[in-house]
Amino acid sequence: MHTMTDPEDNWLWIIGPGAIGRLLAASLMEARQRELCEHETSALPRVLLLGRQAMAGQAVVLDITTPESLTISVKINYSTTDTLQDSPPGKPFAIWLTTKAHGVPAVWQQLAPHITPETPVTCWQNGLSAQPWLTKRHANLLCASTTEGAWLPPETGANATPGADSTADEFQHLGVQHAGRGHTWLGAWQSDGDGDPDSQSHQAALVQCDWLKAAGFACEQTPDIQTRLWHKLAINAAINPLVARYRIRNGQLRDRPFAPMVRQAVEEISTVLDSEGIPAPREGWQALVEQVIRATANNRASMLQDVLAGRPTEVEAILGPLRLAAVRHGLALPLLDDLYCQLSTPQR
Ligand code: KPL
Repeated sequence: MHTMTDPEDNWLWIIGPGAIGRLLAASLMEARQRELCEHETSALPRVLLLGRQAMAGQAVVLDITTPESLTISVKINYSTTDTLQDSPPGKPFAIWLTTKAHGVPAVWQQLAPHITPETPVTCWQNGLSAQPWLTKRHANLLCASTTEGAWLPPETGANATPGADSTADEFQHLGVQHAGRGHTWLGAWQSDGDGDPDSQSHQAALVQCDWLKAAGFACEQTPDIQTRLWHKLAINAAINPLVARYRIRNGQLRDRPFAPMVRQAVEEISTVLDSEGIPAPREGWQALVEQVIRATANNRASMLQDVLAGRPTEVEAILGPLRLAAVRHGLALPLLDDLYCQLSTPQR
C-alpha cells in the first residue's frame, strides 16, 4: 500500500451526501473500522461527510444496502457546509467533491479558505464542466470516473439510535442502495499522458486508489482520466437527454421512434469527439451505447430522475462541453441542440 502520514490526523472530507457520496463514505468507514478491529491500525482516513442540510447532531448513520441485499449501518461524522464559515472542523488531508457539477462553484467558495494548494481535491462529477472550472482555481486536482450504480431510496425521515452502545444520542439515518458493482478510474487532471509519476496529484491518485480498493471497490489509477471522462460523457449524452425528454426507461430507447434518435445522437457525439482527437472505444460508439442501453434497460437514468423530482439536471455539464467543442470545429448538432434547449427550460 502507498504510504501516507499519521492516519489518526488525516481526515477525508466528502462533500455532497448524494448516492455516490454516501456509498463512498459508508464503504470507507466500514473498511476502516474493520481494519482497526482486526489490526488495531488502519491506513484509511477518517471520513467527514459535509452537506447543505442540517442534521440532528454531529453524526449520521448511513444505511447502505448492498447489491446482495444486505444492509450495513455505519456512523459517520457529519457537518453542514455552512459550519465551515464559523467553526471549521480542522484541516482536511484530502477532499472528495461528490456534489452535482452545478453545485461545485458554491461549494468551492466555502471550501477554498480551508485547504492549501497541496490538498488533493478529487472531482467525482459527471460531465466535463466542473473539472475545467476547478483546474483554474486549484493545482492538485484529481478526477474520478465510476460505473458504480447507486441511488437514494425515498427518505423515511425516521431518526433512530444506531446501536446498543449509543443510548441517549439520536442520529439521522440516510439510506443508499448500492445497486450494482462497477469500476472506478482515478487520475490527475493535468497529466501529460504518461502519468508524470512524480507529480503530487499522481501520488495522491495512487494513495486514493488504495483507499478505494480497501473499501471493496474495483479501482485503477489512470494516466489519462480526461479520455475516460469524455467516454462517460459520450454515453451519458447519448442516453440521458433522450430518456429525460421523453420520460422513458433506458430500454425503451431500443424501440421506435427512439432507436433512430439514439443513432443520430451517437453520430453527432462521435463526430465532435473525433474532431477533438478523443479515441473511439474499440467496439465503436454505436455498439458501446447499445451495450450500455441493454445493460441498464430497466434503469430510470439519473437525468430522468432529476426531471421527475423537479431538480436541476446535469444537461449543462453533459451537453455543454459537446456544444462548445462543436462550435470550435464548426459542426452542427441539430438533435443535441434541440434536446439541450428543451431540457434547459423548466420541466413540468
Ligand atoms: O449513467 C447513467 C445515468 O443514469 O446517468 C446511464 C449510463 C445513462 C445509465 O442509466
